[in-house]
Amino acid sequence: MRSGYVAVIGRANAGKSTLINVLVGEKVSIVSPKPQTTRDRILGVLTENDYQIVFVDTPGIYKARNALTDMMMRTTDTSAKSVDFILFVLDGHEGVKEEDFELIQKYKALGLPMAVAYTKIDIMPKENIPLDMAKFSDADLDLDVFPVSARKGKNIRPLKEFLAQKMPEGEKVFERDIVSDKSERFMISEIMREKILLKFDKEIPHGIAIVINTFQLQDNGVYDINLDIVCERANHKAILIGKQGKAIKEVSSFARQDMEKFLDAKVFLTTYVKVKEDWRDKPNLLREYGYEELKGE
Ligand SMILES: Nc1nc2c(ncn2[C@@H]2O[C@H](COP(=O)(O)OP(=O)(O)OP(=O)(O)O)[C@@H](O)[C@H]2O)c(=O)[nH]1
Ligand SMILES: [Mg+2]
Repeated sequence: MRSGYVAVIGRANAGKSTLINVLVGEKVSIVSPKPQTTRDRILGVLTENDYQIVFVDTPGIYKARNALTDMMMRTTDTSAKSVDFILFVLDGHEGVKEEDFELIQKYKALGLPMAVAYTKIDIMPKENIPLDMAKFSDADLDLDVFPVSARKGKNIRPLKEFLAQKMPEGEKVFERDIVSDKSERFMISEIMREKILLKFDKEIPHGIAIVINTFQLQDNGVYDINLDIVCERANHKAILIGKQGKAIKEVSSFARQDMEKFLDAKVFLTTYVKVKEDWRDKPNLLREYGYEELKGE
C-alpha cells in the first residue's frame, strides 16, 4: 500500500479545486470563476485498492489585502510544508509566464518532490501547448508537466497514476468511504458561498461569511437549515436582497437545490442577510466565522 499527502498549490483561479474534485471523483471543494474561492485547507481523499492520496486544497496565491486573505496565504504556505509531494497547478489557457517560474522555484525550494498540472487545455489553442512545454524545458526545472483538462476529464488518469507511484509506502490514513476531512455543516456553508460567488460581482462575494445557526435532520427526513449571510456593508446587503427580495430568493433556491443533492435529502432553507462592517479585518469575527490560523507541523 502507498499512502501520502499531495499539496495542490497555484495562483488563485488556476483550477486547483476543480482538479481535486475530478481526481477524488466527488465534489469536496467549491469552484467559481472568481479568484480566492477557496479560503481553507481542505483535504480530498482518493482511495484505491493499492494506494490512498490525500489531496490538500489550498487558497490560491493572490495579493493579500486584509486579515482574512493574509491568513489564507499563510494557510497555503503552511500546507505546502507538511506533505509528501507538491502538485503545482498552472492555468494553461492563461499561458506560462516568467513569474510562474519564479513562483514554482519558491515552492521547489522547500525541497519536496514536485510536478506541474498544466490545466484548462480544453479552452486553449492546441498549438500553444508544445510552446509552453518548451518554456519548461528551457527553464531547466527538472519537473514533470501534465497537460490536463479537469473540466473534460482529459489526461487525469496518467496524472493520478504518476502521483500514486510517488506516495511513500504506508497504510491509509482515512477509511475507504471518507472523501473529505470537512463536516457536512462546513460543506453546506461553502455551497451557500459558492452560489453567492456565482451570482454577485465585484467585492460582494469576497466580503461574505456564512454562519450556520441550525443544521438539523428532522423526523420527517427533511433537513432544517437556517443560516446568516454576513456581508461587509449596508449597500452590499441591499444588493444581496434585491428588489422585493428577488436576489436572495434566487440565490437561496439555487443553493438549496445543491444542498439537497449533497445531503441526498430535502432541505428547508432559511437565509438572513446581516452586516458586520469590515469583518475581514477583525480577528475576533474571523474566529467566530471559522477562519482560524492553521497550525504548522
Ligand atoms: N475550461 C476549463 N475551465 C476550468 C478547468 N478547471 C477549472 N476551470 C474553471 O476555472 C475557474 C476556477 O476554478 P477553481 O477550481 O475554483 O480554481 P482554484 O484554483 O481552486 O481557485 P481559488 O480557490 O480561487 O484559488 C472556474 O470557473 C472553473 O470552472 C478546466 O480544466 N477547463
Ligand atoms: Mg479553489
